[in-house]
Amino acid sequence: MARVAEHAAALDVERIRADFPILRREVHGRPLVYLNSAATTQKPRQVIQALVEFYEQHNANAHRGVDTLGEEATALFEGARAKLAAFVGAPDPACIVFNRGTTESINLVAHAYGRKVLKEGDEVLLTQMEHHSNMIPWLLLAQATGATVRHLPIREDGTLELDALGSFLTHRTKIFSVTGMSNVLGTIPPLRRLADAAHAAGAVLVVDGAQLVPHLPVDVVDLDVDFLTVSGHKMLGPTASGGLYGRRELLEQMDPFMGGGEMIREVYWDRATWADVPWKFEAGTMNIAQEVGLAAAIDYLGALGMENVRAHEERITAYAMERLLDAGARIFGPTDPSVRSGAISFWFKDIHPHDLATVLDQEGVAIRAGHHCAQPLMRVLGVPATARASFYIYNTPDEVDALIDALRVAERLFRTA
Ligand code: 7TS
Repeated sequence: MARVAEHAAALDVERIRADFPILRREVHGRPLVYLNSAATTQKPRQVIQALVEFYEQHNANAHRGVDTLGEEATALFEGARAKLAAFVGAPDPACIVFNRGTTESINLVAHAYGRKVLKEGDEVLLTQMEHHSNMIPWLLLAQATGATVRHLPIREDGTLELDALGSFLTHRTKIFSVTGMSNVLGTIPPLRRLADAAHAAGAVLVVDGAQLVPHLPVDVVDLDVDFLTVSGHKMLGPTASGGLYGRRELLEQMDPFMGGGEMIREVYWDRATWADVPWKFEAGTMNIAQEVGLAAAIDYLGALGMENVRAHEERITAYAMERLLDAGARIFGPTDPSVRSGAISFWFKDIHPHDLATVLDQEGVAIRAGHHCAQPLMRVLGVPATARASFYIYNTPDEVDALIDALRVAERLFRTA
């Protein structure tokens, strides 16, 4: 069995697993093997308990009352903001805008920054490995402004074609928006280098952090990024938690995104002025409980140490890739586990990924199959879909073995079909 198990990972995975009630359930009579954390992670009882405690003890609207509950809810919500700021190295909690996550954050930047700065002839640079949520907001922006969207190619090995950066990133580029970690290929681009190149060209760098922030230590000051998105549900937090880090001077220059209660300072019949950042971007009743739950998730990850999270994932990724290749799978993306994430896309024995995922589910193994919200990337790879296994802090080498056993079942089934 597991060669990596011998080097007992930096994380005490059995203890971690005991914190996740859902990992005790069965699927089709088999123990659940959850290998779809790139879609959303499971939640530890500490996060679930934070939600219960919020609703049982402190529930009120934030920033709306001077009553005790109102003040407690506000303090918890703003405390969560400070926690997320510290987690990504933001110099000030005011740099953190809360919202539902990456999709909403990129739409926010496209509307509130993009519409302000882009004119006809300007360019937005993306890459060929972006998720639709880092494509469609820019397409809509291009339609509205007459700007053009371009895509930095990827190489055969799933890394960015950095040699072409100079011809794609020009004085016309105003925004460069790139994933910090591909949800399909696992690729981790050199963000500091991209930030330096963007700034030299006079552009801002937006990083889609949906996959990055949950898996690696991140420091927005060291990386010198201008915007970074966070999807709380992919890092143990509740759905619809997370938000956007933005460089403060940029957030201050930007127009509001949505209008409504609490994002204003003064309102008249015919005009209004805006609240300070970050509240200028937080119209209406917010996802208060979710962000309080995210604070508990950040405490949980902080106690493990993000370096240890990364080390665990690198080990399990190395083991999974080795076993998948031995079993005859074709893996997409970089082959070196030290430069990629634990989201592993593959083809196995020409079995359609959807069929494969259905058979695996019968064996209790949850993976994702499909285009992973990256249809143009699938065309570059020359496949309609891939199967994808993705790993997190609670996954074990035994679960990799269960994946391989389930793939063998699928192979037998389709050989005789
Ligand atoms: N960007 C990347 C790189 C992602 O992986 C995802 C979600 C998003 C953006 C969107 O994030 P959201 O939190 O706003 O939904 N990715 C996936 C996935 O790979 N499978 O299911 C969701």
